Amino acid sequence: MKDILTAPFMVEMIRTITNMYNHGWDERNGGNVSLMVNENEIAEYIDVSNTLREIPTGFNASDLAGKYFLVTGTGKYFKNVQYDPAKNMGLFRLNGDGTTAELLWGYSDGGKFTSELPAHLMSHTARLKVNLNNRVVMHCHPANLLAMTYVHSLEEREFTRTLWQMCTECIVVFPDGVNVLPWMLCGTNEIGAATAEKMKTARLVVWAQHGIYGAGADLDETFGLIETAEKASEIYMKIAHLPMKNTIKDEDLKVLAEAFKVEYRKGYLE
Ligand code: 2HA
Ligand code: ZN
Repeated sequence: MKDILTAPFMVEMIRTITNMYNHGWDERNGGNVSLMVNENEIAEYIDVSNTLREIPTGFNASDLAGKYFLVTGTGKYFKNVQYDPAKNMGLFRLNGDGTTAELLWGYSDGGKFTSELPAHLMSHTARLKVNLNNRVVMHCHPANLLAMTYVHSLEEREFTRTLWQMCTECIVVFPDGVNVLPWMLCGTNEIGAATAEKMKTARLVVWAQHGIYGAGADLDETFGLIETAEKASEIYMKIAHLPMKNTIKDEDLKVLAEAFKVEYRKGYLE
């Protein structure tokens, strides 16, 4: 067997998580990432018939039965992932009814997956119904997005429109907009179900006064989504208290959408 730390998906996961930490999005044990991997991506690196431990998921994820996921560990710091990947992440397969994670690698100190597993797996299910190629769900705490949820309306159309107006690239990068959940208790099946419901119509879901969820086909796309939304929020937080002299008008946003051939969220422009 080859060394799993040399597997391309593992290298990319470690680089991405390190980059998230370096962006200041993941203080302490903040944030979590799940990456769906195909059996053929891991076959050279681990014996998939050798289950190390069985860990109950606490809910029914039967839509994802038999699928493999690389997921950050509960209580673990993104800061440390690069130095000890096997302690801070785990790779498991979901059993037949999705109620058990069959651990194949990682969580080496006896740990387990993130407390936000419900939000991750339920979001994977929701996004796979929209895009068969979805592989990633990512959660973190970017400061400007968080700050914006204290001072801006949480109404989704208004929140999305403000972000679109802050940088020219926004409507091109997330034409589906940003959905928003009010403050809720995290780590529960309830916030998981609510997040997944919001994921049906957008790849970005803000958790007010907490952080953001992103979903995408790969780690780069998902990181880029959050990076772009966070940049837009940063511009907003720099200018919100100043007299506004100019903006990107709806007619400009329409020209952009047409030029880049993206279908923006219906009804979000005048
Ligand atoms: O586990 O970010 O939402 C750390 C978190 C919880
Ligand atoms: Zn969080």
